[in-house]
Amino acid sequence: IVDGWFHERGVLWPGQAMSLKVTKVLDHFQSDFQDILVFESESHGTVLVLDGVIQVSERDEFSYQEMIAHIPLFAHPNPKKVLVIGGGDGGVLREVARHVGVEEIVECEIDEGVIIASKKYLPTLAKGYDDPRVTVQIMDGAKFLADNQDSFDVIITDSSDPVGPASVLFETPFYNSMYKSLREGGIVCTQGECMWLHLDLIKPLMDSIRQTYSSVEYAYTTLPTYPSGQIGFILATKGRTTCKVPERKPDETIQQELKYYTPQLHQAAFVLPAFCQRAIYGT
Ligand code: AAT
Repeated sequence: IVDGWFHERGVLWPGQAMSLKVTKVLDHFQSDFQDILVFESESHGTVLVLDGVIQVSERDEFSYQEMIAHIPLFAHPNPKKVLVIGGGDGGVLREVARHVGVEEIVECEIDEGVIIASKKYLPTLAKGYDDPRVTVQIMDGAKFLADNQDSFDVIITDSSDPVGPASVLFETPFYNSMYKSLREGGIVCTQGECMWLHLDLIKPLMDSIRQTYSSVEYAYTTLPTYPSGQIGFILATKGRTTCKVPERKPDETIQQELKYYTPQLHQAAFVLPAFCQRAIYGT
């Protein structure tokens, strides 16, 4: 924080930075895994930062949490058992909990410090923990999956960037473990980084998992507080041809509560700009 402004600098977006005006630092401490900063911003509400990287702002978090959760969940006809890896803020849990047919939600977050900070400063996200179907494991997501060959319908990896504790979550062995832990017809949806910055990371990762998964696709959303204002998701399945078409739709009450996801946007999220389409699919 310099002169009352937070600048988000990072090795994954060299030469650029997102800046937010800070009105108050709410908390700043070191957990066992990372540096945790929570501040109140002038324009984007409360902001959670891990190792200098913005994880959520109250103003735009719904874009990311709704899309990473509802694309795989609505692409699945009947998801009952859901695993969330990362997502310590609870925002993804809040979205998964909207699906009444889901019976069990397991979350595996490496850093309890993120959960504690979110419960204290981001209650509209952390309310996801209040759902009785949720159980929490505090451990590395890669280790959890290597030890527990369970059977999930949907696995959502809401992970930070591949620098620090999340780097294992961007490697092929982790995708192989997720595949083994999926039921037939199951879907994986992972934080898939930015098309403006990271095609050289996205493309090889998608290519490497195509040998294992039945389908591998990239969808995206937009939000001001992630680098370059865009972030994608890698959607991969066991025994499906695509996640592009929703199998179910939110009922009217739920649609009224959502601020970003619609069935139309679900399909639109897979339509890529020409440079990105060419880089990822070669056509
Ligand atoms: N809901 C949007 C916020 C995130 S949070 C990502 C979470 O992943 C953090 O709470 C972090 O502690 C957790 N995490 C990191 N590594 C692991 C791991 N190996 N196992 C389990 N959890 C992990 C996403 C922000 C995206 C930022 C884009 N620039």
